[in-house]
Parts: sequence; structure tokens; C-alpha cells
Amino acid sequence: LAHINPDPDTIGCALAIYNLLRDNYRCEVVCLDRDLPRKVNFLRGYDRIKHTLSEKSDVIIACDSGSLERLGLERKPCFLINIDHHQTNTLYGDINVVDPNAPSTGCVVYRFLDDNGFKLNRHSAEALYAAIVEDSKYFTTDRVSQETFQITAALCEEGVDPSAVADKLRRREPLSKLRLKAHAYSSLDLQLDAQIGFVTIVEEDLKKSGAAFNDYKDIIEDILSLYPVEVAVLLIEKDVMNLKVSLRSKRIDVASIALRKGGGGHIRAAGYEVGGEDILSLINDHKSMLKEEIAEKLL
Ligand SMILES: [Mn+2]
Repeated sequence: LAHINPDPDTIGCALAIYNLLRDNYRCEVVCLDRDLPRKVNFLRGYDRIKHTLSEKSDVIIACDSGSLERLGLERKPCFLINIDHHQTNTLYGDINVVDPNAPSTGCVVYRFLDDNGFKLNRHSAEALYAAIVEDSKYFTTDRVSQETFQITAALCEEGVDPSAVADKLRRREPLSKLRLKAHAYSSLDLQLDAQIGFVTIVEEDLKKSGAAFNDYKDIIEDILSLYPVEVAVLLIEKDVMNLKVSLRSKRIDVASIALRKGGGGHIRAAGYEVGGEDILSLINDHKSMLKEEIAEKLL
């Protein structure tokens, strides 16, 4: 089971496990969100992802989700194995395999399978490789270690072709996504001597560019790439009267900020969602609130 608002890490992990079990067990791969990340559609089993949980499930293996809610579940429907790497994981499983030091849940899944004597096939290895390179931003995040390379080397031994996978992940983008980036960049609002960079995407930007909601994802990294920016904040209108806020930081803890607002995540990458009456005032309120909270931490 992958989490809602799915990314390549959660889908890659779910498909890796599915591809390993499908021949010998009755199993299915599920994501309760229909908006899947297209860039991983080359992974085996992607076209088999279901959007409802079978009521007859005996075991759920949850991948890359910090909470039951993020899976799209209100309560635990059956025995559940929680495999994750979020700092804010609520340990909601009957078995919890959680390592907040892992750069990707793909690494946690790899170790879990390896420790339990499973031999990976090429399709599982490719799915884990995609999960790891995407979540570690191609080996550039702070939790990347020697072990990350050992794991990816082991995946290559199973037949993964790194440049072929990278081409599929990074060079099949739709024009609409580039147009959405242009809209987003033009909204850039630098605050506190350009230590904070805010970008805003409203429904109209999505419509004008023809982009899908999911296409916003790389934009925030580009803002964080600016030299003086310490914290990048992306505010995006999600559904009607709903605002999704993503936070990325070079050094300060943004997970605590997101957690206080009902969200969660990692120290340097976190987010939350809020509802409200008027999207523009919601955006302005959260910008000034976040500016204050971030300013305190930047001291
Ligand atoms: Mn992840």
C-alpha cells in the first residue's frame, strides 16, 4: 500500500514488494490516490496499481507513510507492516520497520527483504533503485551514506541499468510541467534577505499550463538551489479551499513547524495542509506566519 499524494519512493517500494510476491502469493498493489507519479510508469506492475483495498486482505505492507491518515485510512483494517523512513512516523503498524536515518524507504525495504532472506528479481531491484535515486535526489540529500551506494550497487548487480532508469525518470517530462514551473518561478517572493523563498501555485496556474497537481514537485528544489535561500516554501492550492504547504530547508528543522500545523515529514523536508474560506488570504496568512516561525529558527 502506497501513501496518498504518492511519490516515486512510495510507488517504487510498493511495486518492488509486489513484483517479488506476485508469483507466489495472492497479493495486490494499492494506492488510495488516483493521481500517480507518471515518471515511474515504466516500472513493472505500475498498470496493475489498484485504488481500493480488498476487504479480504490479511496483511497490509505500508510503504513510506508516516501515519495511517497519509495512507488514506481511518483505522487499521488488518495486520499491518509499516516500512518507512519518516522522522514523524507514528509507529501505527503491528510491525514497524522504521529508520529515520535512511535516505529513502527503498533502502529500508531493501534491508528488510535482505534480512529476511528474499532474493530480489530485476523488476523489484529496478523499482527500489527508482525509489532510492528519486527520494535521495540522486544521492544529494543529507542522509545519503556509504550504505546507500552499497545498496544501489547490489541493485545494479541484479540487472538495474542506472542511466536507462535515469532517462526514464528525468527525460520524459510533459511541456505542461515546464509551463507550470514558469508560472511558479514568476511568483517567487524572497524574504528576510532572501533567506526564505516563497512560491505560490493557484488553481488558475494549473489550468493555464495544463499541468496535473502532481507536477509541482521539483519546483521547490529549484528554489532551494538559490545561494542565499535557507528555506524554500511552496504553497499550492489543492482542491477547492485547500492549501498544501511544502517546506524544504538547507539546515533548520522544518518538520517541527509542519508538525505543529498537523503535518509532518523529515527535518529538512516537511509539509502540511490547511483548509479555509478564501485561498488568497489563506496563502497570505501562512506566508506571514511561516516567515515569523522560520525567522526564529534562523537566528
Ligand atoms: Mn520517502
